[in-house]
Amino acid sequence: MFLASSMCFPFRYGVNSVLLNNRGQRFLDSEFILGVEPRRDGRLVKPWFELDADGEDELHPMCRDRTGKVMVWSALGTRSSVIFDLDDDGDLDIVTNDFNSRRMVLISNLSERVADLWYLKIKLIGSQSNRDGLGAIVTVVAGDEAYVKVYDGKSGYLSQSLYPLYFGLGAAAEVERVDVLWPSGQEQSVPGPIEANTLVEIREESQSRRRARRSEVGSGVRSAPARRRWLLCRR
Ligand SMILES: [Ca+2]
Ligand SMILES: [Ca+2]
Repeated sequence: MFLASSMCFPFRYGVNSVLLNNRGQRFLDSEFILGVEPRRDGRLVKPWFELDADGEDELHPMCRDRTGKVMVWSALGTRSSVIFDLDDDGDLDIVTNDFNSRRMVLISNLSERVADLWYLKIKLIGSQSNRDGLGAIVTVVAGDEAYVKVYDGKSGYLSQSLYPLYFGLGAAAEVERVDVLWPSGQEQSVPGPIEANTLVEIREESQSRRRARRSEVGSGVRSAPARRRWLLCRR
């Protein structure tokens, strides 16, 4: 979790926070360990705007007892952020939107440091629901854990992250099952095993296909290849 903590001018610099979920027990402050803070070259402020103490700005409070041009400085500050795998190497990177300044692109080196980095990316394609399946609730079952995410398409305040959904899998190298509760209300289950470190596209089952599958189940016909048709693509 990345917390953009700046309110900027006239307040002083606020430290951005990175909180790592420690197995669901507590969040760990990690911004300095991961190199998000301090900022590159220790920059905390930047020139913001200039006042003319000898001209139209002479009555401005910041021009009191001053002459000539007065530069007003601002603390650097991050207002919003997105978290996604920017370079498609399996770990999550961060891109910020900063007040009146350049964005920060924070590239994670986790995939280079961890040999067994397991994750699953899931892209939804709605049919009865909206095209991107926004609003779906996705559950990934892997190892002894069930990871649940709401597919809302965004990652935080004033920000819109990138699809697909990203699930970290811990020590599990494969996924047992993916369950999707679509915005249409339809429940769909994709059986595994699904190999980790892949992108899986799941298309919402059509009503006709759903009826046919129920018929197959009712008649005792349910072949593995038919069930795997829901799983359209792995990359
Ligand atoms: Ca990455
Ligand atoms: Ca990386």
